[in-house]
Amino acid sequence: MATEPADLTPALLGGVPLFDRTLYVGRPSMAPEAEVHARIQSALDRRWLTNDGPLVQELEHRCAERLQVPHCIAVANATLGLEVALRALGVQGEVLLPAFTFIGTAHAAQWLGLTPVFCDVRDADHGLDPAEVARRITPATGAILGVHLWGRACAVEALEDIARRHGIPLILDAAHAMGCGHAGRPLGSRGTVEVFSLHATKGLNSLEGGLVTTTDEALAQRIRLMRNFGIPDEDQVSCVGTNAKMNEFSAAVGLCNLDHFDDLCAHNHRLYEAYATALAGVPGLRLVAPAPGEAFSHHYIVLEVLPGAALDRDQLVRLLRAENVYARRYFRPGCHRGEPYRSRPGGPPSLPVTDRLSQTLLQLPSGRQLSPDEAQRLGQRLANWGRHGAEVAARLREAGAT
Ligand code: T4K
Repeated sequence: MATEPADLTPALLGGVPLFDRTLYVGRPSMAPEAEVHARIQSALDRRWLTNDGPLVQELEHRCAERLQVPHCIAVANATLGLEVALRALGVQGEVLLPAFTFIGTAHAAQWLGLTPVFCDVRDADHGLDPAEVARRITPATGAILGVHLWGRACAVEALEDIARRHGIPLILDAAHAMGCGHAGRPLGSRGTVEVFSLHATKGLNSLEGGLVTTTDEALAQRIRLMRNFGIPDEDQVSCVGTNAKMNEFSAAVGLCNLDHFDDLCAHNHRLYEAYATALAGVPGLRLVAPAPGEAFSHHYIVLEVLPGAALDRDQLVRLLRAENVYARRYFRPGCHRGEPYRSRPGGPPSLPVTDRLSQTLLQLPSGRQLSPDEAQRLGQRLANWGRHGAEVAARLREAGAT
């Protein structure tokens, strides 16, 4: 493959931007509008807009089938899904979870009055390190909360084993994991309960939304009840609950996008291959690969800027933004460095892998907004900066643009 010449002037230094429109990480990929309109119209025609409507039920059935799990409960978003799951399990005290995740994971526990205890993650999968969990577990630990970051399975077997030995639940934040698998099965039936996000920025989106999945029937019933104020029927209230219901418009969008989801994953796979080809062997840059043999959606395309690279992660993000590529720096800072956690007595714990990853990872655009050819051009531009990093860094310094 031809590489770009070294003297291509970055848009940050006055060159022509690589794209004439902005590419975003998190740009929703949508089913054809006519399909979305038709399903939304069907809900309008029925005048059944929320409260366990037929589209929500259809979404639950289809996702349960897809995820090969007996119970799938649609919720308004994954944050509420995590909160309802923690509450339905009666979790109290401390929750062990990774610091390298979206802040919503930690806030779900904190919001319930639980105490998030941050652990470091593993280099191998960016997921909760079981050795850290074993070190930090105490009689005050009420639950373990793992995260399948980027959709790569965290160390589920080891975490399930620790949870079982201590008699506590394992909740798995599967917000990124639709379309991803582990050990020959889709994620969704591991641990005590798993929680997916269907937010607009996710691979499968229902505008806002989430799915709680479990093999435990009694737990599924409690979650359904708590999703609807603890009301089983019009004559009773059985327990405290909240409003975590998904509405019919969200379910309509989710169902339409589900019809096209496998095609979207295939498209994202082609984007990943195009980026990977362009970036192969480039010094200082490494595309994060899926675990060999595991199903993967490639919704998150993650680039690691290795120590010693001439251009650091933040410089690359600035260069990319001038090219109209709105790369993101998920997850920066680590949760332990966000409020209210960093102001806790003793300050943030030392979590070296989390701190390094939060300073060295960036995410590249995926989804229908760009073609594999465009991903290849973007990969080549990054490769050019990787190969000629020292020159570009010197030019940025001269221009006062560091
Ligand atoms: N656990 C994990 C591991 C998570 O990553 C998340 C959510 C959760 C739990 C909680 O799930 P939910 O309760 O949300 O279901 C975004 C999302 O809001 C959040 O859902 C997601 N993770 C997180 C990774 O990304 P921000 O603060 O980055 O959002 P924002 O507004 O900056 O949007 C991101 C990018 O997406 C923008 O650059 C533009 C683009 N975008 C966004 C929206 C909403 C669009 O192009 N169109 C849109 O409609 O959090």
